[in-house]
Amino acid sequence: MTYAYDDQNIFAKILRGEIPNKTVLETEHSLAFHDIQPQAPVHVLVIPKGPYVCYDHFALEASDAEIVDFTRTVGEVCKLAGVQAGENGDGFRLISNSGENGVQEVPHLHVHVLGGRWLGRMLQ
Ligand code: DGP
Repeated sequence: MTYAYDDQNIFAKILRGEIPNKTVLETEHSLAFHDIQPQAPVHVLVIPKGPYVCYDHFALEASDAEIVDFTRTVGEVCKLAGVQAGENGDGFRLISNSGENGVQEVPHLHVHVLGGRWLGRMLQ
């Protein structure tokens, strides 16, 4: 399986600085910024800086350093946003829409971090 990455997608333009964003956190391999159409009081998108289309592309082809960086960045965003699960936060939901059935709009891997309100039950 080969993954075709379109470098004209919106998040590629954000990474190149061609479109502004409200950055929450930036690391060597990842960028976290506020979603333009927030669905909850906390709605942050975390993306890898590398050209990965979707979750499986990233998980299978990214370097260990990129994967560790991305995973930690998601965790840091949860903490920074005050939604970390456990004693000091009320919890959150991670969503990564991938491909057509997953209804992915922007073809650059992103994880939605949603929190700050009761999010309801998704899976029955
Ligand atoms: P998805 O359906 O999972 O591919 O979600 C794409 C998300 O990207 C959607 O919640 C809206 C957000 N989005 C689209 N364009 C922009 C943009 O230019 N800036 C920001 N910050 N978010 C965007």
